[in-house]
Amino acid sequence: MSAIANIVILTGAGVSAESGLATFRGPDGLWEGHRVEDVCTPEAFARDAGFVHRFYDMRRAALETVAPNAAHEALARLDREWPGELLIVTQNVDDLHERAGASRVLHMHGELRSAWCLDCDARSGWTGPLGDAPECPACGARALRPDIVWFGEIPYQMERIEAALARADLFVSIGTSGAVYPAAGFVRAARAYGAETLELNLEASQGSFAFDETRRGPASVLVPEWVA
Ligand code: BJW
Repeated sequence: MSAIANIVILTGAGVSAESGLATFRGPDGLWEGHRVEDVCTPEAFARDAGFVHRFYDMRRAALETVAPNAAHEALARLDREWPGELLIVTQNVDDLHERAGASRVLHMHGELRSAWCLDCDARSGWTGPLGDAPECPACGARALRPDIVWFGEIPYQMERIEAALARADLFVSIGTSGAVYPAAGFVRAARAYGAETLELNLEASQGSFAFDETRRGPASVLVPEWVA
């Protein structure tokens, strides 16, 4: 990677799969028979906030039981040692990149451990269950929602991501199906800006054809090999 100074890494659920967190579109990518597209929307929350809170309470509880895997650890090592610009743009709402020690991480779809008050707009760190009608620690209103970007909402920090893609010499996509936009479009943007593009994924994804190079296998093997 001698000619490469600036790297953007996009991660998806596949990077956390070997830690024990279910992916969205795999065989166990369902929750009590509901598709993610039916739970992760503002409409679903407006219809039945308790139902959506229970889904995220379960996800938050699962987070307590898992640990970063070799893929998170290799990326954290790269983050610590890479002298150029590097940004890990994760679609994941878990905190496994951070727990592995990475600091240049951007959560474009929000974070499980954060709650957002629709009344006072405050964000609060959240570890336990939110319950059916949680109270905002800042203002007391029962108006908290998970701090998660749902379908139809604009992902966080898009301008910063665009700027990083424009400067990238290398764009690497790891463990994501390429089914959800705008993240699925980053590979084309990076190529248009002149970056080399590499996909590391268990199997062919919807977006594989758009990459210069693709490697197939588990992230816990491919990522340490790539970083080495
Ligand atoms: C392994 C592995 C191992 C397994 N090792 N690999 C029609 C066309 C185009 C777009 C749209 C459309 N209709 C609607 C839209 C827009 C919509 C969209 O894309 N919908 C699609 C379903 C078509 N997008 C949105 O609404 C987004 N907002 C938006 O577009 O706003 C407009 C706008 C944008 C920008 C600027 C201005 C305006 C918001 C999307 C929000 C997504 N939210 C979710 C849920 C919340 C998070 C949560 O609860 O956790 O985010 S959906 C869900 O999918 C989650 C994920 O982050 C996201 C991506 O999933 P991911 O990570 O790719 O997981 P999987 O399961 O799909 O794939 C796992 C992959 O890993 C697989 O490939 C496996 O092979 C692999 N794998 N084990 C390596 N060990």
